[in-house]
Amino acid sequence: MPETRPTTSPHFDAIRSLLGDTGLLTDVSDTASYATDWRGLYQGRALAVARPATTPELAALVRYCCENNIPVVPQGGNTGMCGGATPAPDGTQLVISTSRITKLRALDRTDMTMTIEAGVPLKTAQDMARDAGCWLPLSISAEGTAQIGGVLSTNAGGNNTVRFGNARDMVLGLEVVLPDGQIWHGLRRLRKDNTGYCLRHLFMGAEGTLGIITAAVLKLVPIPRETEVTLCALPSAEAALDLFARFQAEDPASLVAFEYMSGTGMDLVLRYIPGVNLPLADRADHYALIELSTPRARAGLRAMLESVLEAAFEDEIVLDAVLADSEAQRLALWKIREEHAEAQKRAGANVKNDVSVPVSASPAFMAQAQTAVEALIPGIRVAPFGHMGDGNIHFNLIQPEGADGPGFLARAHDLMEAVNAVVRQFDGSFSAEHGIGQLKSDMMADWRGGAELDLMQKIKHAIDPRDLMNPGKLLPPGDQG
Ligand code: FAD
Ligand code: 2HG
Ligand code: ZN
Repeated sequence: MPETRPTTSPHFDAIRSLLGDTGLLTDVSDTASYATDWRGLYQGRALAVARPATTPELAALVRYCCENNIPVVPQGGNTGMCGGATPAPDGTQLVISTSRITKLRALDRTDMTMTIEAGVPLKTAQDMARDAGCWLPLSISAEGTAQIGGVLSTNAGGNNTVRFGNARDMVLGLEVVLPDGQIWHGLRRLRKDNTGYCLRHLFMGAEGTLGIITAAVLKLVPIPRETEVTLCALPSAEAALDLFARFQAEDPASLVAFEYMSGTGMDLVLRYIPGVNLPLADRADHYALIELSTPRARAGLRAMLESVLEAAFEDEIVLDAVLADSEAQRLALWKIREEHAEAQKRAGANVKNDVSVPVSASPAFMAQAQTAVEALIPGIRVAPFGHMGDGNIHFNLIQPEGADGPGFLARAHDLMEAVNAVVRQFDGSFSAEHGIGQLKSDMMADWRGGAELDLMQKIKHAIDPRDLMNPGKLLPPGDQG
């Protein structure tokens, strides 16, 4: 149950004098949504929620917090999957929301960059780029809500990684408020800049433990002139990998997204998301959603797509396929994929495994992991899906139909261990794109121990010696700062 007692603190007047009355939320009815996560896994309690409107305001606030020993939790759209933006339950941590820091500071079509503030939702940033005749190709299903600062702090991946890389690959410069309130003015829009340690990359993937990103320079690319999307029904996960390799061999520059969906995952979308229908004749056990695009005019993408699919039909690696003939159809096909997270949430208690393996190992990984979890819980619903083109599978597990949800979640640790044991066999990672947060911090010592964790702890201590910046996240418990 969320705590309903109003919070009081001698610091509130001082914070209001820095941010104005609208810059601070103290009533629990106003702060409650900032104190829990999208998955409903964590219930915290915020001291209050501060909402600065500019970088100088945010810097003054962080300086005040540092001087007064107030731990802070940066928060963007609060769509994170690992509890990284949720404050601790003890009511001592101040949530700092970036949602009022929302300016587009510059967009340059020759440099192909946009300089944008942290609180802009990713979808809004994409629209701003498009309005200027450019494309920001970073895309995740939560893009309507997730904000630039959160997306960069988690180094989000998403649907277009296979072509454009992860969030960090699209960043040329950053502006960051450091734990003592200093501002690092690193908003350079240079394509070459070899001047020592590459500081911006420290803050991406740091999940708010080293500072608060307030603005970024993002790389843009030309708007595609041709786009093709197809949804294919497949006989096996191996067939999906084969199909991926065929598109890569044909024209890697045009392969923008290659997403895998299991039959079980698809069934849940069709069952729980109103208005979604399967646009293929028959149900299958495996599907792929593929997007091709190119900035070249008259590139003949449709002909290429049809010829790859035709050969794949003949070789029996594709059972059926539908091609989008309009933007509306393209969006409808993507909706099927993007609603997977929501459908699985509605299906009952679920355990997520956001893992990666080498692309070539993804079918074998899925088969072995399925055997491992079914041995633990007969009847468990195994619904893997995700970014197969970059080896990131969301190996998600849903409680058996009609089973007891809390009882299923009590086995979460065992299930994650079983999946991770298989991930390890393939030299994979226990966190591909969602990060660590508080969900996986206790796994860090095991997976990133020795020199790697030692370096991370030294970096944390050097930048945030008093452990005031998102304490309790990312690093193993007891090892902060
Ligand atoms: P929040 O949840 O607010 O915060 C996430 C972390 O970043 C926290 O540790 C927080 O403290 C820190 N943080 C936030 N803002 C800042 C800042 N300005 N400076 C420093 N630290 C900050 N993720 C993917 O990678 N790929 C996907 O395809 C994807 N799809 C999703 C689909 C759905 C339906 C949902 C709910 C989530 C999905 N996610 C995905 C996870 C999530 O959207 C991403 O992690 C996203 O990057 C988080 O952005 P946010 O603004 O919501 O951050
Ligand atoms: C996606 O790819 C997100 O849709 C969410 O990363 C994954 O729900 C999940 O586990
Ligand atoms: Zn994903």
